[in-house]
Amino acid sequence: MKIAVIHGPNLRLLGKREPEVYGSDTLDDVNNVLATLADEMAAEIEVFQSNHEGELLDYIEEAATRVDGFLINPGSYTHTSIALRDALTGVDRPFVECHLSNISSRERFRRHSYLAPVASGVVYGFGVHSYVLGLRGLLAQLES
Ligand code: CA2
Repeated sequence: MKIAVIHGPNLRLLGKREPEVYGSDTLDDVNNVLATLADEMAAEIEVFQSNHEGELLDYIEEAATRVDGFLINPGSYTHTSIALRDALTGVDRPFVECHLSNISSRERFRRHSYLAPVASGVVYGFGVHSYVLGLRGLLAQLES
């Protein structure tokens, strides 16, 4: 199984700013944890981060030709992007949405996700473990 891990806008700041909200692990730490887990589960990941909505759309369309599913933290596009939802529903691949923080316990605008209704699953509030749980869930679903 090959999974594309997508990090949305500003997530490259992880571990460098707002550690009280997002923790102290960097994006490289997250990617390393996921690569190790994928290896243990006889799977493979490729990683993409962008601050640009259009680049995320182009990547999803292109990566869908070579991956079995997507694990995505869409960042703030979660709450704004119908285009991202359309890109993910437009490719015939399952995706799991994950978030570091508990988006239900923060500002009201973070409670709504355009992606969640069409996701295979959503994990949030567990810091880096949200990605880990999301990858496990996605692989389990693909293998069943
Ligand atoms: O909790 C999450 O994972 C979020 O997707 C993070 C987004 C936020 O807009 C979502 O509502 C929830 C923000 C990503 C910005 O990443 C930063 C990381 C460290 C420091 C500053 C920003």
